[in-house]
Amino acid sequence: MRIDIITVLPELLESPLNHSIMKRAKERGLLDIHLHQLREFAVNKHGQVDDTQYGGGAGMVIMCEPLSDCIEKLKAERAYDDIIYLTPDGKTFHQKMANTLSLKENVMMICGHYKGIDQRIRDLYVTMEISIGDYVLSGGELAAAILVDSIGRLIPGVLNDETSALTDSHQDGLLAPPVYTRPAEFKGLKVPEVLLNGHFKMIEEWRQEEALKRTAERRPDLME
Ligand code: 6GU
Repeated sequence: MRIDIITVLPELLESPLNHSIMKRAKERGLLDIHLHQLREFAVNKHGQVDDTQYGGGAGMVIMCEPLSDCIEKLKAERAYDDIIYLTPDGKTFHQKMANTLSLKENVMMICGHYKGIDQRIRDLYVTMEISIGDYVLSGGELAAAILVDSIGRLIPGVLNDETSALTDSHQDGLLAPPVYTRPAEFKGLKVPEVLLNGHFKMIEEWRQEEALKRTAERRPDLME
């Protein structure tokens, strides 16, 4: 899968996408991420990509021409399955969207800043608008990093058996059950007996019950 990200702050994305599982995905050739500095498409030699908004009001708006030039250049090189704009007024991201996106070949992401991007870019090019939750970030970069991480780890071959995505919280609509490792007793707290007896079926049943219990307590909205 190839992901192209348009941003004025590529530095913000470099570190999160070059460690741990994302690093491995790249090394295995399963995830190909390209960062594009929007200022390379600036309207003047000062690197300007934004301007005040029509109608007045505080805050700058990212202009049409730099974004359009960058998007058109990328579109001329390959076909995109989706062009995603990261914005707090988008659809709230969830695991099902990550699953769907992980099956795509080419995805473009546009990170907004300030008051956002000119509406005409959204009308002309954007196929999907995504928010990562009901709070405001200074820009779309951290949201893009979250999307790439959650999508990337679902690509077949990225995770090993021990990190399998199938048993994650949310993957089956439930929160994950508690997990334990050595020692069997710590500060007077014991690992549940059922996990020590090696009885696979009983362990699976216990995990399912605990997942249900945890979901009902913490996220009754997921219980339907
Ligand atoms: Cl995608 N962008 C910004 N700037 N703020 C957000 C967001 C995105 N999702 C939640 N808050």
